[in-house]
Amino acid sequence: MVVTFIHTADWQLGKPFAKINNPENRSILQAERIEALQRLGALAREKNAKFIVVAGDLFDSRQPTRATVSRACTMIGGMGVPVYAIPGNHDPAGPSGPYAQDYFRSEHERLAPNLTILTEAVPFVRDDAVLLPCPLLHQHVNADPTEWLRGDLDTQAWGNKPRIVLAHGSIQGFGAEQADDEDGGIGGVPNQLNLDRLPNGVFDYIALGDWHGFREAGANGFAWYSGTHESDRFPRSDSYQSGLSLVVTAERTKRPIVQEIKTGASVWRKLSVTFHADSDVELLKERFASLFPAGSIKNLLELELAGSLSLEAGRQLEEILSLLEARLLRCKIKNHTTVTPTAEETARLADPANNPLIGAVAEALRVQATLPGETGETAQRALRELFNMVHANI
Ligand SMILES: [Mn+2]
Repeated sequence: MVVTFIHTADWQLGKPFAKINNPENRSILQAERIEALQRLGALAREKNAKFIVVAGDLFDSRQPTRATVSRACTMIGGMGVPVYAIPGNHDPAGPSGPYAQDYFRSEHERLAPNLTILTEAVPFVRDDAVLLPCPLLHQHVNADPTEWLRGDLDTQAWGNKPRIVLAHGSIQGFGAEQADDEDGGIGGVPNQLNLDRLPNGVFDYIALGDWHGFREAGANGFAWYSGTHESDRFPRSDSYQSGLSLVVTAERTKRPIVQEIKTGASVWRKLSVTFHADSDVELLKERFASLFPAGSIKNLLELELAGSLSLEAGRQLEEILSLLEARLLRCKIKNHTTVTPTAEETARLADPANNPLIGAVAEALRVQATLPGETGETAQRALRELFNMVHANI
């Protein structure tokens, strides 16, 4: 028996994106997480998927707002296929979790009858597959949520139906990367899955959630993290991919076929530039232009700058950064650039045609700017300001 389904996880609907200061930009990203569900539903129909599994963290918090609950149920209801979700660390099962809320229960019933929340570690048997959920009952779970799958299972009754495990947590070897949130908060939680201890040959696909990028867990081709359906963080390595959903074809005892398809719209990029010469500021413009697809406005950039620039080039850099600020939903800047006046610039500030006070201040700042720590940094900033001021008057 063969079945094709969609594996997704970590929708984290209602995620606040608190690091984004501009509320307009924040709401664009929040809306995108919901709208991406439409693309997910379309993918399921296009691929003739029999169902969708959400491997945890459908909601971002234990108490999603009513608006988030209503939107989620509306979008799921429109997907046109059954959707099965397990509670994760952000949205655990149990009385304090979102699935116990009266409001969720009534909206679920009214708007998303195709949604099943698998809150218990018991097999869910369909005509075409067996789902083996490993829900999180609490945010922090010390026991391995997949432990029950090592015990006695009535596998005889399942015949040749593909067996699909749903679990949420981290596997060994993730190291410091495992923290699941840029915003801190709930990241770095134990919820360790010991997939190595699962019996061999008993399960045909392991649908994992918690890691927000797409990656295989282990190397035998059976266990995968889908990553989040819509990107929500800057990449931490060159191989990091997110905003994908997986089309999985599973068959009893066969290696599953896994195809990753883009469902996300926001583009999160990282760029590091070290300035060796003033002309490198122009290069930054070029590299920036090639980072994002044409016509896309849902762009975010983590920009790390280092090196040294003259005052004039520093001024140009500031102009570019303020442009990026406006063009991007978020520009997270780590600017370690040192701005030091060239001999010509110092002479210009000390030009007798200027107010003599400017020359005196510039000279004092130039000396202070070479000092380490905050004094030096403040003097550098003051020097730039002074230069910009004089520049504006020329
Ligand atoms: Mn999680």
